[in-house]
Amino acid sequence: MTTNKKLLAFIEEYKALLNPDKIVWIDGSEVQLEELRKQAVDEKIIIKLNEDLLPGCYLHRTTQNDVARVEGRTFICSKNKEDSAPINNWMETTEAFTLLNGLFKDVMKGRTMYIIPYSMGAVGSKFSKIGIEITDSIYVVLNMAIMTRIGKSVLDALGDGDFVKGVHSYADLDEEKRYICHFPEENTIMSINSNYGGNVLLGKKCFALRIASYLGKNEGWMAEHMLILGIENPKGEVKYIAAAFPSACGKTNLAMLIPPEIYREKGYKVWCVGDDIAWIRVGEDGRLWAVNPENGFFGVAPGTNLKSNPNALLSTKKNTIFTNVVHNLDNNTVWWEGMDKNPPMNAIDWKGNPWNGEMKDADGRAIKGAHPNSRFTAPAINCPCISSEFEAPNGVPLSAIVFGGRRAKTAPLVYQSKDWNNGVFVGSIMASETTAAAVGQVGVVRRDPMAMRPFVGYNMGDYFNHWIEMGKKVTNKPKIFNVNWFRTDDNGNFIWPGFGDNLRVLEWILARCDESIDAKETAIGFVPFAKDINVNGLEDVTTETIEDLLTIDKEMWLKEAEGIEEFYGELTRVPTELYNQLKTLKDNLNK
Ligand code: GTP
Ligand code: SPV
Ligand code: MN
Repeated sequence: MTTNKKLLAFIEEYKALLNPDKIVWIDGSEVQLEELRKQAVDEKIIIKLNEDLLPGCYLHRTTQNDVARVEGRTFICSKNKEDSAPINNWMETTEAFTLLNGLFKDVMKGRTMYIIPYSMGAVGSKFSKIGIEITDSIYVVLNMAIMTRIGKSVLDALGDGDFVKGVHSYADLDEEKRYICHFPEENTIMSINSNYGGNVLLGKKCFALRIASYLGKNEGWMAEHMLILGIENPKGEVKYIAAAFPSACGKTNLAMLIPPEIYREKGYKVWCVGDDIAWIRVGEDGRLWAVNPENGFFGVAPGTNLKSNPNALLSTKKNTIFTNVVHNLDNNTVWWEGMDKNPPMNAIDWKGNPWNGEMKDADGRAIKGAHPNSRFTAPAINCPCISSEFEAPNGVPLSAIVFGGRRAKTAPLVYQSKDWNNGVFVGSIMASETTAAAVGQVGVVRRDPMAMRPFVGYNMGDYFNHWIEMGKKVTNKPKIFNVNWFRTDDNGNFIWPGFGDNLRVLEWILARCDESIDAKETAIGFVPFAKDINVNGLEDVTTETIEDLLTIDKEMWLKEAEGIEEFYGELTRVPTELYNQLKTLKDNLNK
């Protein structure tokens, strides 16, 4: 398959360590993939779903201890501690290799070692990067085949070039021995004892964010946890926005939104370029250009329905792998909470137990059939609103960068930063309630700068500094905003309708980018005049509601400023520019 000496040496090295019975190179052909699907069905790794209703679709259930990313067991390894720590878990490079080589020894005995050549970005594009993932998991192979471009064409594009080394084994799925280790200085990822999503599809968070953010810092570009969408106005002009929200905070939903009826009637359209990751470079025109390096969506299933996100739902109607959702035995399809109001009555839950939609716990609450972090892996080309620029080698030019978190109070519906450095500050102070996308307590507010807390492959202060440095190179800067779709009323209900109606806020954002609309200056930045958020066609939202969503509570923000200072204090190498921004914020609040 290849004559790349470094690649052959890498394979030999790990063949000796892992000791597999058999080696299979993934060539990317449909014939080979179909054989692997059949084998996986025979081995009960996946279940073939109803071919008429869900052609080419499969269901997979993970073990119960392996349902999300494990941040506590995810490490950035480097020679010097401070180059990775303090936000990341750190391990010294040699120590980590010793530990992992011990765990990986002979781990593939009796198993097949699959070698997946994959490209992040269109094959052969000068901005794309290539990885090789060694794995013993067919589930990983089949998911990587959807999420990335794989196979022989990737090896051809690689030639004698360099690649990111990835080694994965599900081993015994022992959570005590689960490690997701990154070696940015060695271009290497090692993952063991998991078989779930972000822990094992090494092209995604491990490479496209953690390793790539490190490469980007050294090479002068950025790898960000951002969706990319295009908004086409009635004149047919398309403007692009990239938005960073933490895991399970609405990227997939925003990336594919369906405009509200009053916008559709006028001719507005939304095009999805990416739903999770953006690689961003400075173009020759001095603007920022963004590429989605992925080839599919690994989306949150619960809550996805024909009303909230029809484009996502339609993306899952063929050639999709579902993980940890409900198996409807009546018609051999899938279901999850929030899909519709007709849960199946004869089904198997994500744990593999008999389940029906009427089951209640001791407190009378419905027992969930799908795991809250259950997911679909769907090809991007399935998406009805996939952008014509999805494969564009240079990506799309950004008019705006949007940050956002899940905050019940404090953060207003939207505000605009004053300039680039202030925008970097706004990103750096992001906070959000934790979700089921990572193992741990859900609903706790934590700082999640740029939605990258779990994904920066080096020191967080250095990462902030990289943002500031990038600003100096971008002569034609996108404007930077912050949004919050998740403010709640006193009963805990979301005030803002969200989903498709978020376009109403994006419209204001684009108007600000054009400088075609005024805004109100506040201590934290520019907020809209309530009348400038279009509420036509909304039932329960009036201009007063918007007024309420835009309030900036001084006391809360003074507390927030304290929280920010505390957070900065936990970091090292925070640029002075950001401390200056914090001082300005406090001064503004105390005015
Ligand atoms: P990752 O794939 O983990 O990175 O998540 P994501 O950021 O793509 O989040 P996703 O779009 O899958 O949404 C996660 C959850 O947030 C789902 O349960 C959605 O229903 C919910 N959600 C998304 N957008 C909105 C919104 O505008 N308002 C409200 N209230 N909920 C939303
Ligand atoms: C996230 O958690 O941000 C995801 C899912 O997109 S995972 O691939 O598991 O990281
Ligand atoms: Mn994500």
